[in-house]
Amino acid sequence: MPLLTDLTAAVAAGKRTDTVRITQELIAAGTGPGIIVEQGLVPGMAIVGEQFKRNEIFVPEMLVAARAMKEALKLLEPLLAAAGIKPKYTVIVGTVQGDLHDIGKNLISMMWRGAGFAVVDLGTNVSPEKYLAAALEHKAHIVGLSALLTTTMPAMKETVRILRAAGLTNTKIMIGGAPITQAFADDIGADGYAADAGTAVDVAKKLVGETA
Ligand code: B1M
Repeated sequence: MPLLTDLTAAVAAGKRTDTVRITQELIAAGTGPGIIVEQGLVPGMAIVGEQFKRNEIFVPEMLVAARAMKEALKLLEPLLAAAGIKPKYTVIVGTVQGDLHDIGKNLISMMWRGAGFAVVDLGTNVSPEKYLAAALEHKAHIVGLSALLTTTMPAMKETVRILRAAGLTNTKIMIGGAPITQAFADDIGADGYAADAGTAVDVAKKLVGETA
């Protein structure tokens, strides 16, 4: 029987066929789906996130690893649902109004899923009202805003204003994207900022109180 560490290594290396095969073998051997996710897949994506932060790998490698994880999750999701295992935290994510760039936002979403968050992806060109409606509907722990254009940074500011005005006390707001900085995040009153997908996982965990 393969080990959970074999699964971790397969995900980290982006080996989709091996990831799926090892997941199937672990399921057949009676390993719980929650254990497979928590102790096999998630550590693999954590390795990838760290390598990305250190510039040891780049976006394509990260996407390949995330896709391998996604394939394994397809096998595990029905088992997780049957076992009543639900992710603890929900994140709403989208690219702000006027902005159609979604590669970074998709990457962040995959990394968050890889870290065990439930992710509701609103897509691109998302209005402040749509973020707010989704945050209320899903009782979001985090609303994540992505922007790639300097011209859509005001839409980010407006979205934060509308979310704040709605008084969402248990929802943190996190922002990112190529033109975004910590100074801008502070200026518009966001709770968190991340420069890349690896850091986005650390920041999200911190915002929900999972890490110090
Ligand atoms: Co656009 N584009 N684009 N583009 N495009 C840029 C952003 C640009 C810098 C290119 C340039 O001129 N050098 C420039 C913006 C200039 C500026 O605002 N200062 C630009 C422009 C001008 C435009 C158009 C206006 C061009 C035109 O039509 N005249 C137009 C705008 C359309 C619109 O949005 N309304 C446009 C269109 C497009 C395409 C459709 C062709 C395509 C997008 C395809 C798609 O996304 N599906 C495109 C692309 C691909 C780019 C570049 C080349 C690459 C962006 C990308 O995907 N990077 C980009 C130039 C560049 O960045 N080199 C450019 C890879 C991605 C993984 O990185 O998104 O930064 P990124 O995400 C990172 C971090 O930023 C962070 O983590 C990610 C992973 O590390 N991050 C977060 C992102 N979101 C986060 C959220 C978080 C936390 C971290 O928390 C919630």
